[in-house]
Amino acid sequence: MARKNSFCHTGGLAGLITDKAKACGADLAGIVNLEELRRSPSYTIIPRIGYFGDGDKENQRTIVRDTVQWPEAAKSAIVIAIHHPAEKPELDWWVSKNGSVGNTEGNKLLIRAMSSLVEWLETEQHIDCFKVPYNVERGGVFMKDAAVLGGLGCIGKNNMLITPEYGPRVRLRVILSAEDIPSTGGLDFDPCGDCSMPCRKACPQGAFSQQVYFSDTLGVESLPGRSGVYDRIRCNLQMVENESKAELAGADEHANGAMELVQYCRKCELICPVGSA
Ligand code: B12
Ligand code: SF4
Ligand code: SF4
Repeated sequence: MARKNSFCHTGGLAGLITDKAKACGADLAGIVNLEELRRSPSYTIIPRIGYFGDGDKENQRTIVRDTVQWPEAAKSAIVIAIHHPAEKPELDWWVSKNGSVGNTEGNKLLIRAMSSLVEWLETEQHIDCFKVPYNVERGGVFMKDAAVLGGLGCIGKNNMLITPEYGPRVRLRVILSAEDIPSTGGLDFDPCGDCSMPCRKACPQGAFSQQVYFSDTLGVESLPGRSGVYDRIRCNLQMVENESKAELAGADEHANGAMELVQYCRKCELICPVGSA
């Protein structure tokens, strides 16, 4: 579908879209051009370290695969964030029922905000949108890279997106659009320089205890955890432990079986002082 809106100045369009995203319920929003996103650190290193979701967990640092292609007509990605404050832990709880995992309350907010934005983009701005899966190995987007390049924040020493407004306590969602819009990034923000790094000390699995990735083998300076110290395999051990300790949340309203709550680790996130009220 050709775009029929009246904008010829893409900076104006970017502002219009990010304002609309916030009016739809997002706390933060930005845009990244896909040409720039394709060159970002995660896309550069992933063919060398393998997708996290690749089957053979033992070889996650060595599997080599091509990165996923997006629809040819997609030119930019819109990234939105929802604040997950420490005082509302339930936004982050995963509810599973009869073995199948549902959604978090925070994800539902993200989905609602993005659906309203997409409806507006397609019906009022006549801009085609393309949904992408959450998992990157199935065609999704590395959302932290998208958020940094879209101007939402920077990658902190806890390996998470840190925003000036909410620190790392945000969750992200991305949609692709057919509009060729320049990235809205360029934020001059790095709160980690003088910080004593409580985030790294808080990790129950010691996931920041040694360097596991190196620039000379991966070809980028921006490594996981910034200096190559974030170990996704150790971190995931904690996620597996969290799943095994899922709490019974009671029977669902139709008595179709018990529901369980999974509360994944957020220690390196919640201890970060940035953006705490
Ligand atoms: C797979 C996955 C996991 C796996 C593997 C994590 C990993 N990093 O490899 C596991 C299960 C272990 C995991 C854990 C967690 N995850 Co997770 N995860 C994902 C997922 C699906 C893909 C991430 C991925 O594979 N990245 C690729 C690897 C190579 O990237 P990386 O290690 O982060 O390192 C890159 C960046 O740091 C970046 N980078 C570094 N410096 C710079 C500088 C610039 C300029 C740029 C552009 C990039 C950049 O480049 C690095 C590569 O060198 C994303 C959703 C998505 N579709 O993006 C969520 C996501 C990243 N996870 C999220 C969260 C919240 C968590 C947890 C807190 C668990 C929880 N309670 O939900 C922990 C946090 C761990 C940590 N400290 O990073 C959020 C992050 C929000 C935020 N504020 O950053 C995301 C975006 C999901 C969401 N819906 O919002 N996760
Ligand atoms: S705790 Fe300090 S070093 Fe860690 S992410 Fe936050 S600001 Fe950066
Ligand atoms: S999410 Fe938990 S296990 Fe993973 S790096 Fe952060 S503190 Fe460590």
